[in-house]
Amino acid sequence: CTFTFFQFERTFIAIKPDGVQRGLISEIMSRFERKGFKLVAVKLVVPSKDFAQKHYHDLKERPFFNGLCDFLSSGPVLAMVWEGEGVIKYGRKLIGATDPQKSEPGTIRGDLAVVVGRNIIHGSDGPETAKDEINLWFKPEELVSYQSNSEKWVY
Ligand code: RTP
Repeated sequence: CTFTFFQFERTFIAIKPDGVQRGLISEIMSRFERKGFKLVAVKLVVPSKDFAQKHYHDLKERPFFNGLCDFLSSGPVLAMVWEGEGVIKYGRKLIGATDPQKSEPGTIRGDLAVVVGRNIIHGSDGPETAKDEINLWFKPEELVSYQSNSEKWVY
């Protein structure tokens, strides 16, 4: 059987300092992995406040912007890029609603978080944001293109 290499879409996912401190890295990564999505980049970083402001630039008029940027830069963040068919939209579904009180059980925030200011994870909300966020957090050479053995059983 022939399997032609085709690159699916990619999204930027970050486990915020609360998720890292609570020991939820493997729990969260395994949900993306078991679904059938493919990890193509990962690193643990403490973003500067300036970097956090760049990441959240769309929210700069919001009252919580400063506190949010302080929080994102307060400790290690696990930055990741995941690849797969529909991963941008479905990644948001795995994550759940912004406010964990409104996230369905079964979602990451629904199962693992309680308040909006400590909602443990970030995921790009569309193709443009995904592209911008991947470019902000990763250099091109940090993204690994490879064919995983399981792919022909996922697609
Ligand atoms: P994210 O960007 O982190 O994936 O979250 P989101 O798209 O679900 O939500 P967004 O509206 O972009 O907000 C970004 C993050 O800001 C914090 N937030 N705090 N009322 C508040 O205090 C408030 N509202 C939002 C959350 O951490 C949210 O994830």
